[in-house]
Amino acid sequence: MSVPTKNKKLIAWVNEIAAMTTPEKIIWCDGSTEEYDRLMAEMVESGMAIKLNEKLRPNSFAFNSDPSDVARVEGRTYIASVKEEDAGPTNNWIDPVELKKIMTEKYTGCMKGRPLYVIPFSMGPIGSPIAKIGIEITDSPYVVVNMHTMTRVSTKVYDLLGTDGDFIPCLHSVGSPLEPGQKDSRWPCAPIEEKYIAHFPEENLIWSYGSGYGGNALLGKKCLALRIASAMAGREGWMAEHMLILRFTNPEGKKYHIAAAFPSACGKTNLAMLQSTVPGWKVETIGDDIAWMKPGKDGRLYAINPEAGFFGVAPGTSEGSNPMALASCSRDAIFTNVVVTEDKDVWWEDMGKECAGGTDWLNRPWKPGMKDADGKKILGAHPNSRFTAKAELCPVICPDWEDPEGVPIDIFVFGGKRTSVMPLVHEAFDFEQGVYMGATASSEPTAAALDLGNVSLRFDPFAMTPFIGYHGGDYMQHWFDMGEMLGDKAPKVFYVNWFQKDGKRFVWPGFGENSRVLKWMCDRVEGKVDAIETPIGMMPANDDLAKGLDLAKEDWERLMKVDTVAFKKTLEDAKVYLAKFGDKLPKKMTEQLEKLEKRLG
Ligand code: SAT
Ligand code: MN
Repeated sequence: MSVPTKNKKLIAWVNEIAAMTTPEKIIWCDGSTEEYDRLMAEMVESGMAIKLNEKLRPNSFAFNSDPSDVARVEGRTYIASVKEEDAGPTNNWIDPVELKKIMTEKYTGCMKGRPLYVIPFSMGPIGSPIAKIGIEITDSPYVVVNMHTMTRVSTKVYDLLGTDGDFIPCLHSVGSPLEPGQKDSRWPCAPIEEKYIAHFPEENLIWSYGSGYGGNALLGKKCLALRIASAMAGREGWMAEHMLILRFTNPEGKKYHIAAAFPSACGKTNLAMLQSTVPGWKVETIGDDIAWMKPGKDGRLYAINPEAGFFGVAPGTSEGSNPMALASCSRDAIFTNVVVTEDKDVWWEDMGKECAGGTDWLNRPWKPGMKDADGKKILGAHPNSRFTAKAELCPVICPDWEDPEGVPIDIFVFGGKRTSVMPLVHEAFDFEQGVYMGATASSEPTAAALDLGNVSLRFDPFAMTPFIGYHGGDYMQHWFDMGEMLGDKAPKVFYVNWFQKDGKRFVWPGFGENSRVLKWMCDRVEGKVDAIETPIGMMPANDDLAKGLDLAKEDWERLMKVDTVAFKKTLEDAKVYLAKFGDKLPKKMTEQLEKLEKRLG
């Protein structure tokens, strides 16, 4: 196969890695449909992939992973900065020299019997001033096809690189060499204690070993677009955030752009594809997971979605909760660890339809309602089973989602899951308080904590805890610095909580009705609606945003209540949490804590 690039760094790197990993051959990928079809056919042939019913789910495939390889492995994920203090308290750190030594041993001969694929990809529209180029080397064809959907894989990337262009090298191996004649397993991977998901932020380098799972193996996503990119953004004055991006358009056609960060299980993908219930207002999706944002010439903050697809959690995705996500995987989709039904379609728990049975994620015959020896229900799909879908197939994808300049962000939203205390919505007095809100975003640990006013919270600053590629204190300082740089053009910041409960009942209807809250935010941007000042921020002055809902007066009051005693407890929890950032905790954060304490009285 001829080498499709003249880039010196790339050729040297591929040669170096091939010499270390000793693959059977090198395949330079081009991102074409032919390539996708060929790899899928090979994986169907080998038994790794299942071709789904062409009539029900055209051009779609299902995979089952090894039972041990179903999620990101935070305990095996490292930020190998030169100095330990640059990794900070939210990351595992190892000395980069030592880690490279350990991993080089693992990588030596690790691709024996397998092809080495070189994947040229762009995070963001190819050629966008905000986009970045990566090259992933992998020995997993599953990774290649998923990268096709999740990123822009193209020979244009080789062209753009020319002879001397720079790229982010992303090395991946499943860590399972094949001896001559040895039969491959369906999902090759290494045992957990041999997995390494390593980041070298000073070199913009990623080394991943031993896992085939999305977040560990599709290196454009969390590894590049969040961990490495956040470190680059911190150095260079832009932002790489774990945020959805949506456009909200009012009846007059005025467009607002909202970027929102939530910890997992708070409905981020659902919000990104929300079906508005506010007459005349429409949501369009730009991204569901990651936002890269840079100040534009006009001084506003412009955002792109660096990805090209959705890698969404399947269970719970239904016509009721997110019809747009379902439509996005109606064809050309990849499913991992779901049920393959008897008619060769897919099914998962809470899909909102019946399943007659099929094969579960462990490849066993399965019927709904089956119980194990202890009488526990056997799930058909793994709780972290995933769909990989093309963003362009989302019926509400924004026509400008690939605009290389990005979209100007008007509003930042943070949130978490609290069954009490945290009101439906409040607005920061200013950007600095907004940074405090992001830094103290938190959820209650479990549903079991229901209605206990004094449970300890699980903090997840900016929903970035496992993704900050440097010291979390420096990262918070960067947020303050960005606010200063943007000045009066900085987005307005809001905090939401859709999850207050009265016993078992959710007080706020949620889902599409959340558009009412988004509209209130847009009206605040325009200065169209009044708000009242409370100790925690600005809040709706009346119940207009709930008009027409079947919501009792007490429910509204509960949603709007600012319980200063409970808030003081939250503040104490926040202080304890923030203390772990030590003397890197920004002064401005301490100021915010003091100001809030004073306002709470
Ligand atoms: O598990 S992934 O990192 O691929 C996706 C996620 O965590 O949301
Ligand atoms: Mn995510």
